Amino acid sequence: FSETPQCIALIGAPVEVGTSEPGALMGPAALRTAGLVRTLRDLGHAVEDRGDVAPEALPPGATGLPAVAAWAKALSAEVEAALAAGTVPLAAGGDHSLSLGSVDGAMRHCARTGQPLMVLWLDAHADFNTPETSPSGNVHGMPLAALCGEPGFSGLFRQPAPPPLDPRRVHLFGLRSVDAGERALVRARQVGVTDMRAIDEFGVVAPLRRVLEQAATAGAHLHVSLDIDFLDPSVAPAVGTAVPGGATFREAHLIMEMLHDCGLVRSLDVVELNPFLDERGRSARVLVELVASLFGRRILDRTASPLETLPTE
Ligand code: Z70
Ligand code: MN
Ligand code: MN
Ligand code: MN
Repeated sequence: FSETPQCIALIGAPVEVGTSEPGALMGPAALRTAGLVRTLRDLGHAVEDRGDVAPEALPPGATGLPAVAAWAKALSAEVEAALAAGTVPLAAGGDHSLSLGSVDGAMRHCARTGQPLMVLWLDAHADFNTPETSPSGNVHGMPLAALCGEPGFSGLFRQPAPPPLDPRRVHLFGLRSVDAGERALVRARQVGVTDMRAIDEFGVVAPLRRVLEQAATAGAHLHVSLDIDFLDPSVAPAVGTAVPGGATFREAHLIMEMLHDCGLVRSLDVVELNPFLDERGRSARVLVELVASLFGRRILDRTASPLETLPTE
């Protein structure tokens, strides 16, 4: 598997209606400028840049759930089609509300193939608010709750909708900012969690191995959703609200290498890059580096499995 070239479909989703901080709509352009397509091609992959999705019938000035729904439906169709064609969809955002579309597309694909879907959510936040619990009303803090079938979201998905995502097949990784209402929901729904406390105690390897073992055992389609604020803001400053205490570049890099080596990642989101707040393209370049590692860039050839405890060399 590892060294097999893949077909990657880059799908831009310049959505920022899920946030109150403007700028994320420039994310796809910044990732392209930082060399995303060229970098993946240099690794030997076939990359088709499908341009940016366009939401259908989005009234100008539309906000909140109706606006997010228009983007999500368009992106869902693109992602589902990319998966059906045997390509790996890479959704470039855009704020995290776009995952309503990308994960919905993956859910539909998996409903058809019978493969279980698992979601690895690399993020400072749980994104498990509902319109009831949300302190901000920003939809980018809600996508997982909607995908997992919590009430309060109607009209978000194409109809007929697949059964909701099983929250026990969602794993939050890097969590360090949770609102009271979503904390209760995350617990009640038994969402998997590796918070920063766990990472400080055990590092990223042991907790991630557990998640990947679960995915491998289930024969899962693994969807990875990378929110830039998973990283410490000193590594990636292009974020609206900086949450200190995030992952280092080396931790994130190792996670990407392990994700590549596990061979289970079938779809990917890269979200919440706000180029307006970046420092000379630094955050965009960091994200491109991480995506490159997820798609097989390595320092030297290495044959050890990510599930082995000790290196064999
Ligand atoms: C908070 C909310 C959020 C960023 C996600 C924050 C959500 N939990 N913020 N990503 N940057 O408003 O729901
Ligand atoms: Mn498939
Ligand atoms: Mn997020
Ligand atoms: Mn976040």
